[in-house]
Amino acid sequence: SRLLTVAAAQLGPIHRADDRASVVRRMIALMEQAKARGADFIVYPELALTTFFPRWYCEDRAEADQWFEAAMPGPDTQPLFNAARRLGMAMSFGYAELTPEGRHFNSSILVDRAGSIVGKYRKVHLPGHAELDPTRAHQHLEKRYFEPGDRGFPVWNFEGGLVGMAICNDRRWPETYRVMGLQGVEMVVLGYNTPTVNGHSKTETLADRMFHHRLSVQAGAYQNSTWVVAVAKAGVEDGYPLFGGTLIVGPDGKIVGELDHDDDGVLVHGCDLDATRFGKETMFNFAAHRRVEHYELITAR
Ligand code: CDT
Repeated sequence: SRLLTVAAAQLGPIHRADDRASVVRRMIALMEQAKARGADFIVYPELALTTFFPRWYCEDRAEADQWFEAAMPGPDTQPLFNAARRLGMAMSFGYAELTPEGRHFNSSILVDRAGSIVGKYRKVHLPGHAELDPTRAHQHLEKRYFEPGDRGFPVWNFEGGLVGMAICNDRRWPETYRVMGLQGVEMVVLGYNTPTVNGHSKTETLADRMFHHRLSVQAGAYQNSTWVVAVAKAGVEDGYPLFGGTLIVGPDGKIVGELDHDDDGVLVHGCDLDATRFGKETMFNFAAHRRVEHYELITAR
């Protein structure tokens, strides 16, 4: 068996006034807990360094650059990389990326135990809207502040396995997992910031939203016979509630562990990457069973 012991490191709320340095201290504390519990690889949420800022409308988009990282690592994140190297811990986390060309992405990275960035993913499925929408209980301005990712869904040789990344809304789309599944992915890591309420629905409950979260992640894992590690930023950020539900799902689609609170905390599980073989060689042996001649519409529109 090829064991990768992973820690899903949920973050509780980050308020607008919280600075990066304080968040990085919380992340390092979680990394130390993860290490003490035997983890080799720690996964943090989407936009882990700041509040979920697409809640906030900036008429001048440049004002939102305060929430973006122009360098990775930068002065505030260097201590996190130092801790990872000191503890020999691989990691993945999400952040708002400002490129040297002035482009904006909702990104995540894979960092190896030596502290080198070996992979970068840029969120493809951006939910929400680009202009202020007074009909909403809360704004979700991802389409204002980010461009869609331009790198697809690669997978990397990482920690002895094939690892890919996704970010939040991506987890609801079967194509996300299938594109990585076609590259043989063995573990998908993803972070999310998901509001507890759907501002457009009068009937959807929190239980419904948790059901859709689990359904999406479990289906993606099962149908591609891969581990999926899904990590929340949770709790109430400046009055805006985000749900928890950090979980790890096995390649048979079953949940192997789940957090039941909305605070900082780690969920640790030893994932056998060889457990992905059974599904990949039987029900989801893509080479034997897929019928691509019938799938054209999926990419044609
Ligand atoms: N961050 C993120 O992608 N959140 C979405 C909620 C979108 S509601 C406009 C999600 O799918 O969880």
